[in-house]
Amino acid sequence: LKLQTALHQALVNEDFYLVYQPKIQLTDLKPSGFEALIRWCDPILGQISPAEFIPLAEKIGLIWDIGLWVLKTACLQGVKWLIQGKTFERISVNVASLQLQRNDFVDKVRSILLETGLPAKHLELEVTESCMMHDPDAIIRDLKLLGAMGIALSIDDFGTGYSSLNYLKKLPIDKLKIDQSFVRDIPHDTNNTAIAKAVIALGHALNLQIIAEGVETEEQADFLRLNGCDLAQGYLYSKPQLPEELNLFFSQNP
Ligand code: G
Ligand code: G
Ligand code: MN
Ligand code: NA
Repeated sequence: LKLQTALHQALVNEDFYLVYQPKIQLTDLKPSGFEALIRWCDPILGQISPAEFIPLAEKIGLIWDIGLWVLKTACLQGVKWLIQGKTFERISVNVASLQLQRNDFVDKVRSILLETGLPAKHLELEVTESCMMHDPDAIIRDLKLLGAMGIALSIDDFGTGYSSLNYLKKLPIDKLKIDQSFVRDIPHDTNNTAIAKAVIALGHALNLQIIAEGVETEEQADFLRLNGCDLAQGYLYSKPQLPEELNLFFSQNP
């Protein structure tokens, strides 16, 4: 209950901030974009992990407002970078399934793009497979609308949730993110190695780009590159960092 009260306060007091983790093209090691990740530093409780407070926010209905704050803040950061001459392909923002279930989500995204001035071609949304658990037809319709605006869509944590290959075929998405649980210990863990290869093959057969997350070693990166994985994200390249710490990771630095 204490955490719940603090979470409400955090939104009012703006105790949230975003960190950004670079995504790297495996073929040439050029930077591609950033994933925005929320952080919360409570004045009394200290740093609290999103793994803890995002599920709570979903439970108590705060995820909608927090999600809009994240989207708006990431878009404003993107515009700031562009104005500074720091170019990047896209900023990706995580979207909780509960956000997508609201029928005003697409309108909200559109108005945040307008309000902040970020061109849609610089935005990507990361959704999870679980978004398909309620009213998949409505979700597919909304994802198509977002895609038509020029926003890229990726499936986050691919393979850990409610996957149905039937939905994968229908979803208007651009990328699959191989969950970090499958990247761990490749190429030594034979099961994960097989899964990673299979996801890359499946994704490419469906014309999707593949990004691996949680890449921590050169060995993992080499394996992924050799097997055709397009992009990688992980501590090998960079931790999620504050905007001003990311100068190495723009396609073009001023
Ligand atoms: O950044 P970190 O590894 O601590 O994130 C832990 C979890 O919180 C991950 O599952 C991540 O997807 C989730 N998360 C981080 N930022 C956001 C956000 O802005 N929105 C949502 N919905 N989830 C987030
Ligand atoms: O669920 P999602 O994929 O959005 O969450 C990404 C989470 O993974 C973030 O909390 C981020 O801090 C964390 N992360 C990013 N890179 C690495 C990595 O190389 N190793 C580990 N263990 N975690 C990572
Ligand atoms: Mn993500
Ligand atoms: Na993940």
